[in-house]
Amino acid sequence: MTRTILIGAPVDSGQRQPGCLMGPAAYRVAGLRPLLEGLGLAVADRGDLALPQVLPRRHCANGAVDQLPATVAWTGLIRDAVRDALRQGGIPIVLGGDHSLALGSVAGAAEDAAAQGRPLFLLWMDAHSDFHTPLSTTTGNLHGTPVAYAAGRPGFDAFGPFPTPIPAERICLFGIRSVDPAEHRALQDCAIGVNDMRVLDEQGITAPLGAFLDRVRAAQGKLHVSLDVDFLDPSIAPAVGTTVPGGATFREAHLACELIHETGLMTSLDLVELNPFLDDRGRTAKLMVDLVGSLMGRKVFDRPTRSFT
Ligand code: 4U7
Ligand code: MN
Ligand code: MN
Ligand code: MN
Repeated sequence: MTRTILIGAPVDSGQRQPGCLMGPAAYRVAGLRPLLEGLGLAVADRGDLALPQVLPRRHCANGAVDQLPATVAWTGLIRDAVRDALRQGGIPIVLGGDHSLALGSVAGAAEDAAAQGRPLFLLWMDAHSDFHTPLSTTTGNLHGTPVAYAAGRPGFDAFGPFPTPIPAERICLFGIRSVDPAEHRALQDCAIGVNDMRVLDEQGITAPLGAFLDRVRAAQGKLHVSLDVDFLDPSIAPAVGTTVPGGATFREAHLACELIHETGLMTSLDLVELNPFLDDRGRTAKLMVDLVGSLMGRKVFDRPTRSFT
């Protein structure tokens, strides 16, 4: 029986708009647990992680960087919680919290994959590329940095080295439409797959996503999926601090989640950037829970597991 392990991560230190710390509660209120149980999955809810009262001092050469000590502390807590959940044979679902939590969750998935001798792949569903380093960020908001950390870019000294950096060819950005100049230059110099909205407009969801998932399967890889609320169009998902127009529609998002489920490849998941304070009668929280339903196997009509090639 597939076991999901819910890890509440009320992280609010990666950006400056308060509210993401209410995310884990909103997912629970929106019915995440009964949804998963209704799909026949076992669910263990580990409750919410919490920061210690006293945080170690941390320094960064870029004075713009905001709340570094808190984000470093969260990173360690979340890394260990995700690694332990995977070690126990569950699928961790990290309930965010802003996207800086992925500094920890992807590190935990990487530690587990290395221990099992399997390659880790990263699917980043987001409006943004989150490829800044603490040295290149101009806003100082560390939620814009986790892909760079996972890829092993320099500048993350305060966090300690990323366990086993993920080779660029195993990282897929999906749905992006906001890339800062420094991120753009760095992405052009590496082999990270950039499926921006232009690609999805022209090719749809199935071909580009399927090509990536086929590579995960061929390598017998593990797959971490990081789902940022702003992947979705703000007209259907208003509860996020960094809205960008032109995002995925309701059906595009569900189709992506259904395809991921049908491959059976996803081994860990983040739900990030939900800010319930900005929501409209819980609709964004409910939509995110609904998408988890598609990721975990809810479907209108049963089809066999598929391959894209
Ligand atoms: B999110 C931004 F400048 N690039 O660095 C930055 F546009 O986790 C946004 O994807 C980062 O929501 C967004 O602050 C981070 C900005
Ligand atoms: Mn993000
Ligand atoms: Mn984003
Ligand atoms: Mn954001």
